[in-house]
Amino acid sequence: MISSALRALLQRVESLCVLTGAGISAESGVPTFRGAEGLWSKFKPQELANFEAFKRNPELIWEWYNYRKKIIRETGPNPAHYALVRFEELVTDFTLVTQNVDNLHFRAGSKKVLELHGNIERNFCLDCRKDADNVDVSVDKKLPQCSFCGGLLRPAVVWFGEMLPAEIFEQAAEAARRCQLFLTIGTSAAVYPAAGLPLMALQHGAYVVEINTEKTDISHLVNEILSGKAGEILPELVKIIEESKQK
Ligand code: BJW
Ligand code: ZN
Repeated sequence: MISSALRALLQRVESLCVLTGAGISAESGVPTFRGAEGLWSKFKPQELANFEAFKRNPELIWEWYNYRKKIIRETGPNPAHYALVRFEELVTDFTLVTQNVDNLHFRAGSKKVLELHGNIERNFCLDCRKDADNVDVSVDKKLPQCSFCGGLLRPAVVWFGEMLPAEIFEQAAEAARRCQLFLTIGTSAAVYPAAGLPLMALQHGAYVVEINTEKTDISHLVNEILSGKAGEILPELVKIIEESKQK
């Protein structure tokens, strides 16, 4: 149920910031990390998403990423991703921040996406740090090597204990601080510093709305909860903005 306060705000919104998490891609068939259906009920996140695990067993980590890349490449964006493309077209100051590495916002057509945790389609060399994109390995093959120096490649994603790209995070934080409306979509809000963005927006006076199928760690703090699937709720929000522009 969209409140009248949110409806009125959407009709005049000029500054909107959105944070997305794995839940926005769930309707595309990409497994989330946490929860009953989460990828990590099988794979144990803490054991895989860190550099120590990669050093210990790079074959296993590469297998995990290649498995996920296959799922992502075989699917595509869903109505929630496309709704955010419309937001970018309709709202003057729009910022899309994502924790996802799945590239689906770009594939939907979003032009500017602040990727806090990197992108699964990119890799870099541990030795010379050069980029090396679109490399696949499988467990029975050798590990992917840098074509410049022969070093071991790793996925260009941010693991636990690693810094987020500072400039990108700062742009996201600025957008959270200046927006009128902040939407936190399909994220359990359990991983920091990303989960701090809606809180930052609240502190700076934004109206914060959570769109999720379940309660999260920050549900009790937000101004409004839209409970349900992102792919069903976001097109409704787009419609309200579109109708206000036609008047
Ligand atoms: C739907 C839906 C539908 C389903 N519609 N909704 C204590 C306090 C604070 C911080 C820390 C702490 N101890 C350690 C830290 C730091 C740590 C952290 O936050 N840990 C917490 C677990 C406590 N953070 C870090 O280490 C970060 N770096 C950092 O802090 O640097 C500074 C530093 C440096 C050195 C030393 C110490 C600090 C880095 C975090 C990197 C996170 N990386 C990952 C992996 C990325 C690569 C990959 O994809 O493999 O990012 S972890 C994983 O979690 C991934 C995600 O982006 C991230 C967030 O998950 P997300 O998106 O929220 O997904 P889910 O699955 O959790 O939730 C899905 C939601 O969707 C659910 O709520 C569903 O209900 C919902 N849903 N279907 C709408 N249809
Ligand atoms: Zn190299």
